[in-house]
Amino acid sequence: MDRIYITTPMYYVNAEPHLGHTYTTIIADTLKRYYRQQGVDAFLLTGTDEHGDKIAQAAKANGMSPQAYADKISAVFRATWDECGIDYDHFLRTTDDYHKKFVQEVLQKIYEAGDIYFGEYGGFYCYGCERFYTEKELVSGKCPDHQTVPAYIKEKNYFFRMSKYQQRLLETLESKPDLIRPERYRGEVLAFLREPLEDLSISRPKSRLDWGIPLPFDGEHVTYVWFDALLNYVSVLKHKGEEVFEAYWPRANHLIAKDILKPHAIYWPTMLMAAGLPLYDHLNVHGYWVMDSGKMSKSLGNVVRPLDMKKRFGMDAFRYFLLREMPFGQDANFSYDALINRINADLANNFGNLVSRVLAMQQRYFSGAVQRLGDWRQEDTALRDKFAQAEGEMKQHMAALQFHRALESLWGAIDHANRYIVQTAPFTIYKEEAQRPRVGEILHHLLEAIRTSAHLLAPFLPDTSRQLHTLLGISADEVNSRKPWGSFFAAGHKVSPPSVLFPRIEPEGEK
Ligand code: ME8
Repeated sequence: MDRIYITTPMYYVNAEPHLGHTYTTIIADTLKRYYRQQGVDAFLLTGTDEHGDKIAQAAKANGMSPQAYADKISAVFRATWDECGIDYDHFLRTTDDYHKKFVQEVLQKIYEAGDIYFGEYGGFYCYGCERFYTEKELVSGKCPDHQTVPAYIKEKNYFFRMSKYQQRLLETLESKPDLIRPERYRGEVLAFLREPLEDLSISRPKSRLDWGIPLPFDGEHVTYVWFDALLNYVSVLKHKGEEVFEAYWPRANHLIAKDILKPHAIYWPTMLMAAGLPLYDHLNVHGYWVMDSGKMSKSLGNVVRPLDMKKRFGMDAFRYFLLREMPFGQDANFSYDALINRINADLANNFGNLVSRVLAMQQRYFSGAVQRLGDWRQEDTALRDKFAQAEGEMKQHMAALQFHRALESLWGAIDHANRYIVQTAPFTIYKEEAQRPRVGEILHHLLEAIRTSAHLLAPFLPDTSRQLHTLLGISADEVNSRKPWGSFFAAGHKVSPPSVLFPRIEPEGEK
């Protein structure tokens, strides 16, 4: 059986879930649902990253112990994903015992193999990123991501011989062009690897930071948070048993934004090499959501919280916007205007109207009973073919993680269905008694268009798809039926009267 292992980053518990975390988690969920629908066994991992300076500092600022603080925020992440209907298979916390144990086992193994040594290091440390920067990487002396001046830290640490694996990583990237995608991020990593790679400091002295996993070979040091967190992708599978590990590793598709490209594209593969494990299948890197071209921040009061979005717009409408608006790999702008326009235009008007017109006519003309199909006319075949074409295109776009293009293709078919109504004019020809059987046929084809949409939409808008199946009177065990167009509905099968799928949104002065 085909399998895929999909992961989100383990989110830091120093902030509550916002738009950015939600986007990555939603695309992960969409991919999982999509692969499942294709008959692929998919496992989705998400969770929280809880050790390190950043969390210790946030806990302190909140007057809590790091553990109590991590417990609290991690629970918020989990509850949020539950509320959002994210179909994850496992929620990992880097403070889980099995994870800590695995990190120590890997450290011990790499240490014994001679790839970890003790040395002194001085460098510019950004707490926001939890990593050292070289002078060259800083922009006007500041961290390019956080725009803060990093602290200069000099201390004795353990180092991972990352440099030893530079050549092998470079060769792997050259021989596997889709290991890191889209291409621009692969290009960035290749450029980086053409410069000498430094070894990675992987410990912090306990005297400075004790919120971390102790090194198994030196109790005076704790593990650097990235060396700890990255191993989550494997620790969970090992925890579930050797067969689970064998089944899903290395079929990993990691999903991240560009902020954490370096740890995932350089630290992680070299760590896997040193641990004697095969590399992941793909590292999939998306861009940033920006707010009217600025950064989302608490102090600016423009943080987008997923549960607020669910309440105000509905989860599926919010999902639709995120998936439709961002071309995977590029930055996208979040604005309430754009969100409301898309919901009103694509969901309420275009798709919502199609469904309600068809169900209303079916009700009014035939009391909801599906009519028999006669001979197909050219426009009927064209409608069916348009949906088949959309499905084919969606497959290609999903393989390239182009969610927005997949939805665009489907909406092309939905537009076509709306035009089919105008072209065939069932509401006009119904007036002639002799034309009534044809009206029944037209509506039958339109119900097929809605049934096909419900199927193709399921990974993207799962609640809407369920609602559509209910309206169409399709039972749970029939939802995945791929019976050909025209042979699903028996004559006399009852569909429901319309109900509003996507209410029109009136702006309320959001910015
Ligand atoms: O980096 N636009 O956690 P984190 C798009 N703990 N995506 C965004 C975003 C934005 N504006 N802001 C955040 C960490 N994200 C580490 C990961 S993994 C072993 C350890 C999303 O809480 C995006 O997925 O800072 C990004 O990579 C991630 O949140 C960073 O989450």
